[in-house]
Amino acid sequence: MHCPTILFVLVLCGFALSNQTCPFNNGGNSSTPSQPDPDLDAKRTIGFLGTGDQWADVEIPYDTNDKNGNETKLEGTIKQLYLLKQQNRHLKTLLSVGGYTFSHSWYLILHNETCRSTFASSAVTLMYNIGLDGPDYDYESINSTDQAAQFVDLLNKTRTQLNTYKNVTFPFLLNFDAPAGPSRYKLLDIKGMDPFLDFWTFMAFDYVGSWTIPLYAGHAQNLYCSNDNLSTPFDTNTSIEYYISQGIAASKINISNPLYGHAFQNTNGPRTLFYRTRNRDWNKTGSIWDYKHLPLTKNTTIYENEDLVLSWSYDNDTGTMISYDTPKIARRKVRYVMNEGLGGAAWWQLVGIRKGQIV
Ligand SMILES: *[C@@H]1O[C@H](CO)[C@@H](O)[C@H](O)[C@H]1NC(C)=O
Ligand SMILES: *[C@@H]1O[C@H](CO)[C@@H](O)[C@H](O)[C@H]1NC(C)=O
Ligand SMILES: *[C@@H]1O[C@H](CO)[C@@H](O)[C@H](O)[C@H]1NC(C)=O
Ligand SMILES: *[C@@H]1O[C@H](CO)[C@@H](O)[C@H](O)[C@H]1NC(C)=O
Ligand SMILES: *[C@@H]1O[C@H](CO)[C@@H](O)[C@H](O)[C@H]1NC(C)=O
Ligand SMILES: *[C@@H]1O[C@H](CO)[C@@H](O)[C@H](O)[C@H]1NC(C)=O
Ligand SMILES: *[C@@H]1O[C@H](CO)[C@@H](O)[C@H](O)[C@H]1NC(C)=O
Ligand SMILES: *[C@@H]1O[C@H](CO)[C@@H](O)[C@H](O)[C@H]1NC(C)=O
Ligand SMILES: *[C@@H]1O[C@H](CO)[C@@H](O)[C@H](O)[C@H]1NC(C)=O
Ligand SMILES: *[C@@H]1O[C@H](CO)[C@@H](O)[C@H](O)[C@H]1NC(C)=O
Ligand SMILES: CC(=O)N[C@H]1CO[C@H](CO)[C@@H](O)[C@@H]1O
Ligand SMILES: CC(=O)N[C@H]1CO[C@H](CO)[C@@H](O)[C@@H]1O
Repeated sequence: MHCPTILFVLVLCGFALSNQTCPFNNGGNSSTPSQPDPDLDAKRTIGFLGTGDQWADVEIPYDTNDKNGNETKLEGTIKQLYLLKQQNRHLKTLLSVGGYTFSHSWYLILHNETCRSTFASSAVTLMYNIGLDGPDYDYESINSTDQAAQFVDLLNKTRTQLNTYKNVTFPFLLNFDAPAGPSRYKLLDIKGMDPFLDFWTFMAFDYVGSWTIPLYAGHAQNLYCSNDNLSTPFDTNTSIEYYISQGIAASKINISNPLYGHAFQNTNGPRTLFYRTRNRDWNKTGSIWDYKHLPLTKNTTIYENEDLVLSWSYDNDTGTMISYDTPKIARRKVRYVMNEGLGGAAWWQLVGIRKGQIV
């Protein structure tokens, strides 16, 4: 058996810094937001992505093309990141590996010890060779306690590899993208993982979407828990409190937020049935609209619930509900991060906003 090499590479930049923005998105086109809103002066992360089929290959082409269909070389972007880091000495960049689509590759890597070792050393070598600050693992589907133990071992091996770089002045960072579903996070060996991690990035989005069964329109990123489990089956606060209850320092937890909305069509709004549609910005999954396209029509009414900290739009002409964060709701989430003493917040992803638009 060969260790799988299919990997999804996502570089996160801007962690652990204030008032910094990163001029990248996943379309290969730059976009630099203007000065941040002082109310949102929390730590920021802005990401972009590409794919790789050869782990050791630095010249990984992006899987997303620009408007002319041109491919952008990762090398070019990495170079730009490097230049940006020279100007902003606090900027940290991470090499992210994984993602929902690649869950099966994770399974193959994790269940074989040789593969775990190879993986840890190749991830760290690549990260070092392209001048980034550390690896970031995104595996959202740990499905057994055996696999949870294997994951701890992978983090251990990765940290050991990172520690071999004694010549590096600033310590490397190791991040884990933490799942939001209780059925997933309750399987994690959180206490076992924590000593090897610098921070945890909690994915506070996609709670419901076009895949939801039964087909009730609902809220995909509400902060607090409501009694209505038809429209709000999950919430951020309950999950964050769970991670903290396992002994993780609040300051090591970041919250990742969406710059997009989930649409439910042919519905009367939250708690009511909807029918699936194929209209969307993103091709692969669900009915997803970038923030910059919202609200979709002038006749849309926007609702904000400040108790549960959620917002959505509803267009009565087309019967479309979209669950997304308005600026007011995003600010409330930043306040939550500050009040709870969490590490910071991230927004996924920069391509979702217009040039100059404040997140
Ligand atoms: C683990 O992977 C290595 C390298 O591909 C292979 O030689 C070995 O047979 C595998 N072990 C098991 C138990 O599958
Ligand atoms: C990048 O975006 C700017 C502003 O939207 C646009 O003028 C420019 O043509 C784009 N560049 C490419 C290569 O698409
Ligand atoms: C961030 O920017 C705001 C407004 O420009 C400023 O008040 C604040 O001091 C800045 N914070 C840091 C850490 O530079
Ligand atoms: C976990 O997922 C893998 C494939 O991704 C599967 O082979 C395995 O049986 C699953 N284990 C459990 C306990 O569901
Ligand atoms: C990490 O791995 C080393 C070497 O295999 C082992 O001695 C140590 O016990 C591991 N640490 C944890 C916390 O599992
Ligand atoms: C730093 O250490 C690593 C691992 O030991 C080594 O591969 C690399 O060449 C060293 N870099 C420098 C600049 O000495
Ligand atoms: C919603 O809550 C009701 C009452 O507590 C419970 O009976 C039902 O199973 C829950 N439904 C879901 C999908 O969790
Ligand atoms: C946040 O979650 C904790 C733990 O579940 C709970 O005790 C607390 O009441 C929640 N806060 C709100 C405002 O719902
Ligand atoms: C907006 O809604 C009103 C009342 O439902 C309707 O008369 C009007 O045609 C709608 N406008 C558009 C642009 O859809
Ligand atoms: C949508 O429009 C219909 C007819 O005008 C009205 O009865 C209904 O209350 C409206 N629904 C919402 C959610 O505004
Ligand atoms: C910026 C860039 O490389 N643009 C190229 C994109 O592809 C078209 C068609 O192949 C070329 O004409 C452009 O020069
Ligand atoms: C295969 C496919 O559906 N491609 C579509 C992805 O989305 C873009 C932008 O909406 C379309 O132009 C493509 O046709």
